[in-house]
Amino acid sequence: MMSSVLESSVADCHPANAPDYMPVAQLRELQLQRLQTVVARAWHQVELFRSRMDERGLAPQEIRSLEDIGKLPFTVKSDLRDTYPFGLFASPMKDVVRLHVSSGTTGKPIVVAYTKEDVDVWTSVMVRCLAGCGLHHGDIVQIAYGYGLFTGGLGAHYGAEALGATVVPTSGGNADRQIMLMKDFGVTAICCTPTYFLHLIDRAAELGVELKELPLRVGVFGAEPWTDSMRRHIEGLSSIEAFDIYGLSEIIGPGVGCECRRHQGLHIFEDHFYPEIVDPATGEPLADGNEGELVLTTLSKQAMPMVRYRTRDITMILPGQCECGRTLRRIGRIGRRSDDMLIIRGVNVFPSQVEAALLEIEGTLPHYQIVLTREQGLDEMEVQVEVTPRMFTDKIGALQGLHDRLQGALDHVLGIRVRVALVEANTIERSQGKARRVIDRRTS
Ligand code: DLL
Repeated sequence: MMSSVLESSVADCHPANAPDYMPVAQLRELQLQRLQTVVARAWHQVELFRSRMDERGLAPQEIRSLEDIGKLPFTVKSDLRDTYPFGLFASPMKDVVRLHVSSGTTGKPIVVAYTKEDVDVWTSVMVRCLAGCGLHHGDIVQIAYGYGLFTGGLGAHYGAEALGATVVPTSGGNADRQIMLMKDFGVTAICCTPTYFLHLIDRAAELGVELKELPLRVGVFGAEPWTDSMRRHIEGLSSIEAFDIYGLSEIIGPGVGCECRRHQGLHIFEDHFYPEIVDPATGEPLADGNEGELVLTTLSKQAMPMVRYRTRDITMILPGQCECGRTLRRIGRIGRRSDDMLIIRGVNVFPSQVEAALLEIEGTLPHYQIVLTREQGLDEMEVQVEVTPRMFTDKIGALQGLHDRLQGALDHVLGIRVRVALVEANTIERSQGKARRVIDRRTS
């Protein structure tokens, strides 16, 4: 059996990973050249983009350096909705080989398009993600991200196949069958949302399947925020090394960025996606190391180029280079979005603050839900938290003690009084994909 150090260096030497190590000057030159091409393409082919450039009196030839990217107009999610379904396409439909749809919470869904070359780029970045997580030819990879209009399943699928792995395309749902196949096929890696994997951990325990005894050694988790405490929880209950993978439909799907084996931030595949961090309120660029909104520009997308897309995801570009030797810049883990902020009695609350507080307290499980109601005109927030079965069989005093500790921790981080409800294991609905953390029962 290969040692993990050797395994890591073999993965890092995977031919697909070569662009990860490109000298910085060469990478910047490539980025500029691609930026100029993508801006020209969007200007020629996309009405909305051309009119915004024209309003600013800006011509594509005026993008002469990477810093000039700041002159370009932003693109926002409502632009995709307003031009639904095909208004931002830069390729004729005959060249579009794939459409995906992301539904979001309100209004029309957004549609994204790919040419054959776009699918190839997507596959190549996914190969680089998976190879960077230590996967290679011979691995058996279970893809439990949803297949279909969601980009997770097919994105991971193409990447894993191109890497030379054996793919088990289970898609989401049917936990018992997922666990049976994982065990019977000797699956070595799984790609799914972190909350779905938590669900699989619980279900495996109920079925008497000891995950630690299976060959499963890598988990590639993303599509929703998760924390280092959740990583420790997952790694403690299985024998996997858990990696964070990031992406969004508007840019390509999964594969915009991914952790390497150092687990110190997510490398952005900068030869295809150009990252900036801006102040979410003013749109002004922020220097590395400052937290703000991630803005991404696609550098090679044909069917639907995105220029300065406001992701709403809050993170920072981490200063310095990763010890792994990749020259690709890294972003910090995404804990929250600028638009998932709840305002409760005038106080700003992020679900990620609740999660961070809960995970620090022993006796709770990482399953929780925030329920918002309005009572006599006032917003009320209840945090429902599952507790370990042992807590429920223990003396009532223990439960009260846990309740008080949680109440104290939440009061402290949130700065407002919320209700805490301890519930038995398995009472909060399990996610088949992205977890639904907030149930808003307020009527306006
Ligand atoms: O979730 C693509 C994806 C699939 C990424 C599988 C990773 C793995 P959308 O449905 O368009 O696409 O949702 C994109 O999900 O803007 C973030 O807010 C959130 N998100 C994605 N990955 C992460 C992550 C896919 N690793 C939105 N951490 C993004 C935190 C994430 N949030």
